[in-house]
Order: sequence, then structure tokens, then C-alpha cells
Amino acid sequence: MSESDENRLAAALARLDAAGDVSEVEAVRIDALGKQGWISQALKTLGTMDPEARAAAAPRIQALRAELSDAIAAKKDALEAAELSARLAAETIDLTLPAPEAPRGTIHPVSQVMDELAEIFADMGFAVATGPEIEDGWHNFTALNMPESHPARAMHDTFYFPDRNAAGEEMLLRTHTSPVQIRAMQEQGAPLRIIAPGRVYRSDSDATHTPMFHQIEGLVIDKGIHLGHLKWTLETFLRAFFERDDVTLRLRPSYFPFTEPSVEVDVGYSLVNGKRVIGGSEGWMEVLGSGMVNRRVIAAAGLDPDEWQGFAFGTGVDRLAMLKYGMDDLRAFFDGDVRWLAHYGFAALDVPTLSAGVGVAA
Ligand code: 2NL
Repeated sequence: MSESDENRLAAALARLDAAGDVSEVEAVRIDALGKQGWISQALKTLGTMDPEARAAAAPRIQALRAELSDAIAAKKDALEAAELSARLAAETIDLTLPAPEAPRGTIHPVSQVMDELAEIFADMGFAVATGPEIEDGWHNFTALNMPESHPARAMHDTFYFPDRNAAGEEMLLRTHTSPVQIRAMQEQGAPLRIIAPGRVYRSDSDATHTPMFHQIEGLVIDKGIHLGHLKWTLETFLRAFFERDDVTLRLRPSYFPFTEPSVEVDVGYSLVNGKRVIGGSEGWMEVLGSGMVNRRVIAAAGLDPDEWQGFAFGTGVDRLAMLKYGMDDLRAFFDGDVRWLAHYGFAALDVPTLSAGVGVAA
């Protein structure tokens, strides 16, 4: 440690003070603290000193090193803050300017189809209901006539959370949007006409299943509701969605714990150049599950099943999108590949309206 080290520190601090960019600061750091830097060299000489001299020199060199490192860090921070302020000042957006000629973002097909569905059902008097994606076992299963022992409960490939909630209920990622409708019945009572679109989760993954997918369910609760109302509603919906008057339905008996009777709905397709096109009746494709709401479900949601009846239905939004817009791999929906989105995405201004056509021209 010598008088010249004190001078070198003063010189380094002065250089720092004058530095106009980060590279100059870096040069000061290397000159002093780099492997060959003068402070690093001074620290190396400590090993050659006798203990007394070392005890005197070490604190001084270390103090010098600390002072310079602090000054370097402070200068870097100041320069970076100034650079950011300059960028923020230069990059302001004038919101009064016209939008870019060619917007680059597109609407994801799932969002587009969700908007189309909301538009079609709004026209039939349905409101959109939403609810939590993290549910309890009661709303997701028990209220839907699936008690703990019910095999369908095991078949749902449910994602469970490790802990129960304060009421001792098991917690899970909802496996369908039915719990939204249970909550709507509890909170709004009857009569009720709602659709519940949203994300649902099942531990299942292959070419046709993703662990997260989109479902839409519908529920009508009123007096004197029967299967005829169900059939008309689904037919009207599917004709509007596929934008064809020759959409034919085929109803087959089925089983769901939450509906009785339960009905599976197929739509007819025809083959055009070997490709399936909705319309006609050359073949049948299953598109919906539905039925009259089970009395036990109406009662679980707090309504009197002797007074109120209803029908419900459910289907996969991703599959509807694939059918209508011709994608063949479900997994691509969730890859976030901008090339796929540029190809299959929709222009931001293609807002579905019944008057202008609910879908988008191919
Ligand atoms: C399918 C079948 C269905 C329902 C969903 C429902 C909801 C309540 C009460 C009764 Cl709150 N039912 N939902 C009914 C029948 C079928 O979904 O294939 N989904 C993908």
C-alpha cells in the first residue's frame, strides 16, 4: 500500500465521474479490479508481507477496493436509469395516430368460437355465466349426482390439490363447467337460462386430448321444460353455428349421472371430395351430450324439482372449432406457434354477429 494507490483511486473515481457510458465504467473496473488490475495486484502482495505489515496494509487495500466497487455499481445504476428514461421518453405511443395498416395479432380460433357461441346463445336469451377454475369436490361432483363412491368420479382423471379446504372438502381443477351452473342455480335461483364457457382440466394427453381444454355447457331451468325444448334449442344452435339450414340431428339415448334421461346428439355430414362437411345425412358425428337435468341435481342446487325442470348440454369448444374451421391436430391449439396462429387465427375485426354472419368466410 502506497501513496500512489491513493492517487490511483482518486484518478479512477474521477474517470468514473466523467464516464458517459457503461463501457467506460467497465474499462475503469478492469483497470483496477480485473485480473491484472492494480488493486488485484496490490492484494496479491499481501501474501509476501510479514504478519505485522500485512495487518496494517490489508484493511487499507480492502477499503480501497470496497470504495471503488461501490462507486462503479452506483455509476452503472445511474447510467442504466438514465438510458431507460431516455428510451421511455423516446418511445412514447401517440394513441391519436391511426392504427398500423397491417395489424400483426390474430384472434385465436378458441376465442373466435367462444364469441360465436355467446352471440348465438345471447340471441336465444342465454346469459354467460363464469366461475372458479379451482373448485371443491362438492360443486364439481357431489352436487352433480356423483358422490365419492361414484365410478364416474374416478373416470374424470381429476387433478387434485394436496390439501382440503377449511370445510374439509377436497380441492381440484374443475373437470367440466357444470359447477358454474350449480353456483348459478344457488345464487340466482330459477328461472334460469345460461351458458358456461371456459377452461376445464383432465389428466389426459394424446393427439385428441390435452390436459386443459375448453368446454361450453348450457342450462335452462323453468316450469314445464321437456325434451322438445332441448331438441329445438340444440338444432337452432347447430344450424346457426355451422351456418347451414340442412343440419340434421340424431338423438341417441345415453347416460350421464347429472341428466335423466340423457341424450347424445349427432349431426349429419356429407362427403365432399372425400372430406366430411356438416349437413346432409351420409354419416353421423357426435357433437354434444345433453339431457333433462336430474331431479337430484336440481334439489342439490337448492331448488324444488317438483316445481322446476330443465335441460342441460355440454360440448368441447376446441372440437367445435376444429370441425368448423378444419384443423386436424388439437395439440397445435396450445403450442402458441405464431405461424399456426397466422394461418388459423382471425382478424381482430371479424366480430361475430347474427346479422353479418356468425362465422368467418373461408
Ligand atoms: C359432454 C356432455 C353434458 C351436462 C353436460 C349439466 C350441468 C348441470 C346439470 C345437468 Cl348443472 N347437466 N351438464 C349435461 C349433459 C351433458 O356434457 O359430452 N360434455 C363434453
